[in-house]
Amino acid sequence: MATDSRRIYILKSAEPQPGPVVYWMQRDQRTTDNWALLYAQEQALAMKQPLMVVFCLVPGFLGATIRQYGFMLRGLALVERKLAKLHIPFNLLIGLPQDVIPRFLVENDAGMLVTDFNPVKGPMEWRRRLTEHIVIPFFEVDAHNIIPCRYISDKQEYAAFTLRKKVERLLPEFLTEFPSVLKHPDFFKPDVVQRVDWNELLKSLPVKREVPEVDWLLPGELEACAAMVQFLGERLDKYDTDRNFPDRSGQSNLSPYLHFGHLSAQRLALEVQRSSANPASKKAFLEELIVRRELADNFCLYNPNYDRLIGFQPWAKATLNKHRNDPREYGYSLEEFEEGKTHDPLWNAAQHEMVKKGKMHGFMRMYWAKKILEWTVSPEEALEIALYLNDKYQLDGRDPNGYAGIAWSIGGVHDRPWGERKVFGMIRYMNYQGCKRKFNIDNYIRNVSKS
Ligand code: FAD
Ligand code: FO1
Repeated sequence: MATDSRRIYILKSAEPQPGPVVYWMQRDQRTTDNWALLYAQEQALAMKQPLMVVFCLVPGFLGATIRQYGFMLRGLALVERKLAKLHIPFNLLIGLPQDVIPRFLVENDAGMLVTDFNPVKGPMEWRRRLTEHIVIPFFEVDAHNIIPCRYISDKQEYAAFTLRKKVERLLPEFLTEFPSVLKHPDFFKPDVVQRVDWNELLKSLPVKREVPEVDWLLPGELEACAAMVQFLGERLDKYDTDRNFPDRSGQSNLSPYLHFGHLSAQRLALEVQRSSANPASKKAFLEELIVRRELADNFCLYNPNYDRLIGFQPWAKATLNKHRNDPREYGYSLEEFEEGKTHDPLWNAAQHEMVKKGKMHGFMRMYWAKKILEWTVSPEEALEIALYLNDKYQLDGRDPNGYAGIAWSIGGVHDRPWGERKVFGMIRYMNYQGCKRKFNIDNYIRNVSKS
């Protein structure tokens, strides 16, 4: 089964040349259920060439700390081992892709370059700069979205309901099973079969180390699969009733695996569809996993200002500007937010959950971001603080879901205008009383302090 051509986007057209096919693994860091790896192998087999995988380690990527790099590198160590068994060498390069990949391609006489899809600004820039330094064909394969992001829509979608119609129409064509990666024939043994010294790398990597690694979630595609099976067996059934209650463990906890690509969303959706769990929960989960998540990629792909006020809808910019000088009842600095030292014990608990666990409950993320808008002097400062803290502490940070989630909370992206009020204008409002009516706040605060 060949990879659906609608997943493939030509980054650089050129005549294929003899030589190995190189898959630059970037966002989808797994060997199974990975359309970019499968396409690269199809091409290599068709041209009777070896297949090589390369990963570019970029220290200091968007302020990431040892918490995220540790999770990622431990996952890549497993990728290296699994690829070796498939006779597909894995190479780790350190530096910016546009600086280190061209040399790697020349050293290995590569004939074609394949990478996966990533709408985040930095990685998009890496791809663009790389096309200026290579002369071989360069393809991008969307291995992250079930329905390829560039195919499902050619513009920024206004809200979930506009994208949902397209998802419902196209899902049957794209939510299909995967072929397996084959053991690659030894057309010739590439002499570069580097063994990465992962422990040395983890020790010496020049990244910030004040945010410790987490221990409640183990990295890598095998652990991701085990976590998926555990969620399907134990928690999917009550997802529609429990997912929005921070004092219950109703979420899947799979976002770190989806963010680093250890788990394919398409695999997860297939297994949810096959599950015998309560249909309302399956529907609710697939809505989040497919419509909400793929809407976030659409937002980042078509809106380069996804993390700035100018990227929001005109009604939202107008209403936030109109209320820019409203008096703020409370005001906190980045340090006070970061240390969870506001007057609100619920907000502080959400902050502590994120700092300690590396994953804040989904419902609390909305409340958390909206209160930052309420307690800062401007929407610009609110955005800056929310993005900084989210990307520094969340294991699943630096992700389109985060940029879309923060833009929704502070800038009404993918939302509609609500009743006008101080500071928020017509941006949807949330408050402590609303949370109190919805769930047991004391239980949530107690659970966080115990974790
Ligand atoms: P589950 O409820 O089990 O959902 C399963 C999957 O569906 C998630 O992993 C995710 O891929 C997708 N999903 C669920 N809710 C959303 C949503 N609202 N938007 C997009 N996709 C969704 N998600 C991140 O991955 N990284 C972030 O940095 C991030 N920051 C956020 C910041 C704010 C202010 C808000 C409001 C939301 C943010 N989200 C982020 C989206 C959502 O909160 C998380 O994806 C979810 O809580 C992850 O936990 P889970 O996998 O256990 O979720
Ligand atoms: N992608 C890379 O290709 N190289 C990196 O060194 C790298 C570091 C990194 C650190 C934290 C993090 O959350 C993501 C990181 N990514 C890296 C990108 C990641 O794989 C995703 O592509 C993006 O965050 C978009 O979701």
